[in-house]
Amino acid sequence: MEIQLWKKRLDPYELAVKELTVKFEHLIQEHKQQGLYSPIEQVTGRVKSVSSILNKMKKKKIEIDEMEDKVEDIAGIRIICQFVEDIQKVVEIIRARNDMEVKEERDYITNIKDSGYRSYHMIVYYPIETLEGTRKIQAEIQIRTLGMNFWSTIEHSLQYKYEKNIPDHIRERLTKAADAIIVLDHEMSTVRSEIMDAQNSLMIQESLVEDILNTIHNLYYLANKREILKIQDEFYKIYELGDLEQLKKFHTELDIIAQGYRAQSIEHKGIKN
Ligand code: 0O2
Repeated sequence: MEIQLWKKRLDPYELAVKELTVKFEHLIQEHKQQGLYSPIEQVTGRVKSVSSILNKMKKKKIEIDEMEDKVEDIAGIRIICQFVEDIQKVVEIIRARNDMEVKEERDYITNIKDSGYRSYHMIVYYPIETLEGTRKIQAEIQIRTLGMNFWSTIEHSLQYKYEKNIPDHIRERLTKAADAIIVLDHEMSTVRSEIMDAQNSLMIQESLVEDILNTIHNLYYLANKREILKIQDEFYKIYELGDLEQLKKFHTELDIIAQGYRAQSIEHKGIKN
């Protein structure tokens, strides 16, 4: 196939990868905005390189006109989770979506590959809009933990380096590392609720601080300078303490003060008019 034709052929996959990445990133945002723990930690996407597509076609004896049907991972999305439990949540979210249709699922977490590879794969049909109309594109979504991703990235590079013939002594090390990652994922799961609580508190703290700073900023136009400085000092003292409850109390009190100033300002404007 001519280079120009390859580009044209892969263009819809570029669009699918971009759209899917944005949609999964938006899911993370939505969780954060609602103060909820996001089962998705990171999302990345890529279109398979031409040489990688050709290698797969050669290995699987796929003809050029069968490529779009049989090479299912031309569009690839990788979803990284913090905990193994999050993977199932993400799978359920994908199954329930109306903008993609699940073609196949491959659970390499229950059925670990001989190499030691663990990940949950979902092949989906995803519709994109082009000048020629709607097209259903296949995309492979790989869902895995940070630990699983670490292992598979290293192993993938070694496969590339040794052209898929990784020497036995390195293979042995990789098997040991894969086992260690199973233990690590398990250990992390046992402290999942503690970690989630800590991350939740951090999120609440960040949002409170942002709110407080916005309110103080708005007060600059309404209150006198001495009062603002007093409020600022008070905020720094409470922030230093690192006590979320005190920060919440200060946030509420500051809101009441700001409301008072706002009411005064409206009254003042009313009298002037
Ligand atoms: P790339 O460079 O990641 O795009 P097969 O070749 O039969 O194993 P198949 O039938 O397409 O692959 O489906 P499968 O097994 O679900 O694998 C698809 C993708 O999963 C692979 O894409 C890898 O990204 C990943 N994968 C599967 N097995 C392994 C493994 O043992 N180690 C690592 N590191 N990744 C794996 P590609 O086409 O191999 O390559």
